[in-house]
Amino acid sequence: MNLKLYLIAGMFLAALSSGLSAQIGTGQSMAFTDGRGNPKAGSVDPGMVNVPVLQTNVIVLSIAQADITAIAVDNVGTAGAADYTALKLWDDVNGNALVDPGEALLGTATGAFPASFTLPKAVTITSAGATLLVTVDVSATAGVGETFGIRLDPAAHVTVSPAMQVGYGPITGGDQAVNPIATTLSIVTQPAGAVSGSPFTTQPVVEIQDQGGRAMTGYNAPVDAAIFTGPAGATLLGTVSVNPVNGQAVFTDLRIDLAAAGYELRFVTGSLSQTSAAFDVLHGAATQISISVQPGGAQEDDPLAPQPVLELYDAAGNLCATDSSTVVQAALAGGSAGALLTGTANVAALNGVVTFTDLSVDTAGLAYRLDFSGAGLAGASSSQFDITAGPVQVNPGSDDDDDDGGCAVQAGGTHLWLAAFSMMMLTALAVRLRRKQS
Ligand SMILES: [Ca+2]
Repeated sequence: MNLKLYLIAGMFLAALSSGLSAQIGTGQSMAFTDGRGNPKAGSVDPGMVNVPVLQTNVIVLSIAQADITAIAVDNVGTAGAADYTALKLWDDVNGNALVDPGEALLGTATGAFPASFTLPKAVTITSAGATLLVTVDVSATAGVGETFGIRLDPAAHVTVSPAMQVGYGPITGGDQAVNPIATTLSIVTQPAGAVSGSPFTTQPVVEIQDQGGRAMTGYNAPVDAAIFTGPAGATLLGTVSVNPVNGQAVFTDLRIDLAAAGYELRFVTGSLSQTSAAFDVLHGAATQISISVQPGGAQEDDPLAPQPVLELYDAAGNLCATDSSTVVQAALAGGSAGALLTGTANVAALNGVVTFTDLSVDTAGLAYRLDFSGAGLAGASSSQFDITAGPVQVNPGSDDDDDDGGCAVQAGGTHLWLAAFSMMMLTALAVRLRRKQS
C-alpha cells in the first residue's frame, strides 16, 4: 500500500518537475460558480450568528465525484479578522442561502485570513453538484459601519482529491455592514395590577430592538401608549408618551379610569408597534353613594314605602360591583323633633348595592329625610318624605294623640311597648311574690 502511494507521489513529482503539470487533471475539472442565492449586501448587528455571506455551487465535471479536502476564504470586508467570531461552511441542501434545520455544518474556521476551514471529513461533491454556504458569526464588539465580506478563490484556496482543475471565480458574496436597525418593539414588562384611577401596580416597559434582538441603546424617539381594546369612553391617564433610555421606555404612572375586563394597550414608536397582553381594570374603593330608590313616606311606625336602595361608586364613577362589605348607616333628619328611625339602619352592600328593608319612623311629621353615611364614603341625603299619623281612636279624655297618659290607644308605637313592659314588670313582681311565699 505505502509503496503504491510513494509510487504515485513519485510520479506526481516527476510530472511536476518535467513541466507536465498542466496535464494533471486534464479532462477532469470542478466548477465553482455563484450560487443562486449568493447573499447581497445587507445589514447585520453585532453578535449575530450564522449570517450568510457567500454561496457557491460546485459541480464535478467528467468524473462521478471528488472530495474537497480543504477550503479557505479571504476577507474582503473592512472588519478585522478578530471581528469574525467564526466562519462556518454549510451544506445548503435547499439552496436558499440560509442555514436551515437539518443542513450539515461541514467545517468551521477562525483566525487570520485566508481562513482555512477545518473540515472534519472530506466534502464529497458528486457530478450532481452541491451548494455550499459560508456564514459568519459577527463579534459582539464589531463597530458600526464595519463590513463583513468573504471571497472564495477556487484556484487558490480549494484543495480537491483527486487533484483536478478548479474554476471559476473568484466568487465574492455581498458585504454585510454592521448597521443596527430598529426592527422590533418588544414588551418586556406587561401592564398589570390595574385599579380604576390608580397607577397600575406593574407599569409596562417596552424595548426597541434591532434585527439581532438587542436593545437599540441609542434609540430615543418617544414611545406612545394608548388603549387598543377597551370600553367606549375609557381614558388612559398618566404619562402616555415616554422617551426611551438605553433602548427602553419605562412607563411610570399609567392608569385607566373605567373598570372593565380585557383591556389591551398599544405601544407605538415610528413604524413599530406592539399590543400588550389583555388585563382587567378593577373598580376602586367605594367613595360615593348614589340613591337609586328614594325612601317614600308612610304612616308612622309602618315601613317606609318604598324602602331606600343605594349604589356605591368609586372615585372614578365605577359601580363597586364586587363590594359586599362596605356598611352604610341611615339616620333620620328633619321632620318632627324627637322622632325615631326604627328597623335595620346599618346595612352592608351586596355587589355594590345597599338595600334597606324595614325602616320606619315612629312619629308623624313633614319633610323628613334620611342621611346616609359610611367609612370612606361621602355622605348623601335622600329627598324629603312625610310620615302620617296612624288612625286615631276617638277618646274624650285625650286631646293629644301623642300623650302617653294611657287615655289614647294607638296601634303599635311606644304605647304598645309600654304596655308590654308593664306586663313584664308585673309578671316579675308576681314571680318574686310567689317565691317569697314558698
Ligand atoms: Ca438552506
